[in-house]
Amino acid sequence: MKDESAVRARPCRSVTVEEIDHLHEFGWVKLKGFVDPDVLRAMLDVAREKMGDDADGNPLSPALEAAVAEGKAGLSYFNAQRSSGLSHPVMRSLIHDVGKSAQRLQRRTTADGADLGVRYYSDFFVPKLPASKKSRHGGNGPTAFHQDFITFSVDRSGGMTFWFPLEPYGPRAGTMSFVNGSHRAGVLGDYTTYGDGDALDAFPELRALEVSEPMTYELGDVTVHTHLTVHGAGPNMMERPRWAYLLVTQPADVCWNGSPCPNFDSTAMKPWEPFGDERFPVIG
Ligand SMILES: O=C(O)CCC(=O)C(=O)O
Repeated sequence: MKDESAVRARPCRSVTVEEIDHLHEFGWVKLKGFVDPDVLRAMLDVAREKMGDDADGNPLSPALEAAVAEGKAGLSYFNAQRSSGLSHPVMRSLIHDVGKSAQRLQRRTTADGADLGVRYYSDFFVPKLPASKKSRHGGNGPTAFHQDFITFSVDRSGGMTFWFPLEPYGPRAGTMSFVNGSHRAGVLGDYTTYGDGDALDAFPELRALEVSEPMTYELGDVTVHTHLTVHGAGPNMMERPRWAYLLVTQPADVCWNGSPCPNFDSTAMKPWEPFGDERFPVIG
């Protein structure tokens, strides 16, 4: 029988040197069997409680409510719901354990040669709703190829997203694909500037790069991509939600670049100010 308190304290395995090298070579890495499946099952229960079994029952955000009132659709990628993982015992423990691996994956050092720390930035449940059904939130289309960096309003690269499917999924669910090596292409703007196209239309030179197959995940597998890596996903062709959770990390020395950002309340912050420990704790 599993020791539940040990699983809670150490829900993840450590990353390997090969996995760290893969992230830096391709801009993404799949970590097979990274998380204890029981932790993911517990997180799926939390997600269903917040969002309903159809993943569309959570309240509309004020921004989405305003958009809907103007006849505009919500983001097609997913129905994003803050998960507030730091205030939940199972997710808090996961976030801190991921921090240890994130510190090694990040591959930044301090002046005295130690690994630079990693800061928590945000975490969300991101179910993709079935393409075959109408939804209140939108979130039932494909994830257009895009880069995350500029959207996060930070002053330096080094951030990463850990993408956790909460059930086993293959391409029919709308799983992640990555443009190999695109993390070396520089900053490619915000996804909202691409009109009806995507990053591959706005930067056609990216088409010379290989695109990974859409991932197949067993329960416990996760992918990690850097915030400079172009990525996307197909629509969810299942008749049920594709449940996923994402955890966003930043290097410990990251500062706000002063640009408005829907991910955090910046009213008490000054441009170029470091992210404070209370809301954005160092986790590794
Ligand atoms: O869940 C998805 O379909 C897309 C996720 C994504 O764009 C991201 O993690 O940056």
